[in-house]
Amino acid sequence: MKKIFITGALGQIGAELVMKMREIYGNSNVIATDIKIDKNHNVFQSGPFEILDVTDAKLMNELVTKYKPDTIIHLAALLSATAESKPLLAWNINMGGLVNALEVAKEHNCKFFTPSSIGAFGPSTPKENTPQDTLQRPTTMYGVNKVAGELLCDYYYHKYGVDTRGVRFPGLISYVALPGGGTTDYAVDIYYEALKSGKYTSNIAKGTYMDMMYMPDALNSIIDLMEADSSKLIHRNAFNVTSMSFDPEEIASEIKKHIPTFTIDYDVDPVKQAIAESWPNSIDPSSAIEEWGFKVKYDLPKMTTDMLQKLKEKGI
Ligand code: AKB
Repeated sequence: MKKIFITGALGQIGAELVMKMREIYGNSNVIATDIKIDKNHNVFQSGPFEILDVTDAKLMNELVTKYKPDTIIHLAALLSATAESKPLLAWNINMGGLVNALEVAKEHNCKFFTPSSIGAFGPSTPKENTPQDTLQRPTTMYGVNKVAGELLCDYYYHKYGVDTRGVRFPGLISYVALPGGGTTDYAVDIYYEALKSGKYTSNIAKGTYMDMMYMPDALNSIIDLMEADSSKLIHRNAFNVTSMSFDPEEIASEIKKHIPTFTIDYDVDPVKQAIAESWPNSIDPSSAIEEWGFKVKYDLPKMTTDMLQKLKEKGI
């Protein structure tokens, strides 16, 4: 990768991926785009930034013609809980944006990455150690978008030779940018509340296990997959990746090791809970390990130590 065009650059993944890629590939070689502008944001200040609504195919094509990237990282999307409350909007943004980005990648001969999710699985998927290749019959609009997106990326690879790659991300935890509208968001909010008020009310019930990953590992996984030798990839869209699986009680007891007075209680959100219950408890990343050397540095204890320290440094 030498010149990279990123959509959704001010989102949870984008805000950190842009900065990391600018460090590696050079500030002017990473073009950040988002539907909104934030002139105080380091993503805006450190390199090229353009406003782009990903449903605007014409503008996307004009910007890619202008900057001539060799890689497109398409991140702009609505997350699971928002998608469930606005399913038609989610279809239009998640699928409309993706097909526009794939068309531009095809026309301009770009490598392509877009994230899938554990949301691409459903209640009939094996729940424990979910295999790479398995039943995918999700019951959420987000899941429908993710499965259709995986298939669409494979289609562009087989039909047009576009070098499409992707991972099925679990819940991503970061101290930099907040997620918004996801089912796994509680696992980020809990750290902020632990420091602010010493207690947390979880909208996900105890005993509900979901896969999670710390953002530094997620960013490395995108870069490693995109740098991987194409001939080694048997799968493409998309690889299971994960670092840990926990329920609200387990993350709370890890936080208690640092803040002994911390307490958790529950006020379960029925929509988020139903989504969480339809997803796997833990997924098997062995294809990613075998085909491109996927690895992680952070487990729950290491992530918790780092999150609490970094949030304190931010003044939370
Ligand atoms: C969400 O909760 O919607 C996302 C995801 C797991 O894809 N974090």
